[in-house]
Formats: sequence, C-alpha cells, structure tokens
Amino acid sequence: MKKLLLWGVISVLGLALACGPLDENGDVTEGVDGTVDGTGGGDGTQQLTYSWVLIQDELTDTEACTTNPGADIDAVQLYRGGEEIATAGGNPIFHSGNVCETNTASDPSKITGEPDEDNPEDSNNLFLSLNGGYVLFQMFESGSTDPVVFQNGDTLQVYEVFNPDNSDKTKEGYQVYICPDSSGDTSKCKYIGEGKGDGTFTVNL
Ligand SMILES: [Ca+2]
Ligand SMILES: [Ca+2]
Repeated sequence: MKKLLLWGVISVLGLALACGPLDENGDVTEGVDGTVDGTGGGDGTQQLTYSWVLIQDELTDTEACTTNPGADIDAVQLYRGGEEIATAGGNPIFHSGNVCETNTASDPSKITGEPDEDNPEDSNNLFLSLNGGYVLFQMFESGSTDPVVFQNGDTLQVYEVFNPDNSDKTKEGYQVYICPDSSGDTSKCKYIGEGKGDGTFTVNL
C-alpha cells in the first residue's frame, strides 16, 4: 500500500513537472493575443487570422557589408480597395541577422508611419537596415490601437531606400510574409513575394 501511495506521489510530481513548461513556451499566448479565430471554421477547425508582416533580408555575404547592411526599409503601407488604410505601427520587432558588424540604421521604429526618408545619404537614418535578419510588425489605421487583420486582395507597399544615382547596386533583396503571430516561424506564415527596391505585394489567403 505504501509503495502504491509513493508511486502515486511520484506520478503526480512527474505530471506537474511535465506540464509546467507548456505554459511558458508560448502555446497559450496564441489564443491570448487574438491570432486564432475562436469562431472556428464550421467543421470544428480553427481559422487562422493573419495580422503580422515579416520582412526577411536576403543579405548573407559579409563581402557586401556597408554601414547600412542589407535591405533598408523606410515604411510599409496597406491598401484595400485602392485606398491606403494603414501603415506599419506599434513596436516592430527586429531580429538582426548580424551578418555585418556595423549597422548605423538598426532602430525598427523607423519603419512606422508614412515614408519619410528622402535622403538616404544623410546621417539621420529614418529607415531600418535588416543586416541579414528580419523585422516583424503589424499594420494600424490612423488613431487605432487594433491591428488590421489581412483580407484577400489587400496589397502591401514596401518602401526601400536606395541611392537613385546608383540604384542597381543599392537596391537590396528581401522577402515578405504575412503571419498569424509574432513567433518568427515562417512555416506558419504565407509568403507573398520578393522585392528589391520598392515593392507591391498582394495578400492571397
Ligand atoms: Ca543597405
Ligand atoms: Ca521611415
């Protein structure tokens, strides 16, 4: 009997230890941040909604290092029915790839709002250089604190700064995804295209 009781205590402890990390590894947050549509799809499945944008740099070569390494993102606008309805906002999350040691444009807040970099040669750097990494963000209508959920046919306009006198060399490649959450796991995202310089990407859910 004592043996049985002891085994029961060990089992309960083991279960508690096994369950503990599940609450901390992000499984729960998917529901909390509203990325899963709780209404379901009618057949019992959950319908994912996409409100995050992920822009992945294509820079991999340290030979290409400059003080602004990789794609230089100034701003992102969202168009629906031909009208601009939102821009990148909130607090963009930057995962620098650290391909190059120096990056003088590493502030992800510089991609928010309307395009504002009209001189990429000056020192104020109103853009984000991705340095082989990626940036994650949501789109907000003016004055709204709720991010836009993407619909079929929406288009994202990405502005990448480049030197117009030497555009072929200073435009750099990047890939655009829409994602259901901020995990950065592109296997959960939808790829919507590749850009070099300014680019327009259509959402196809
Ligand atoms: Ca660059
Ligand atoms: Ca900007």
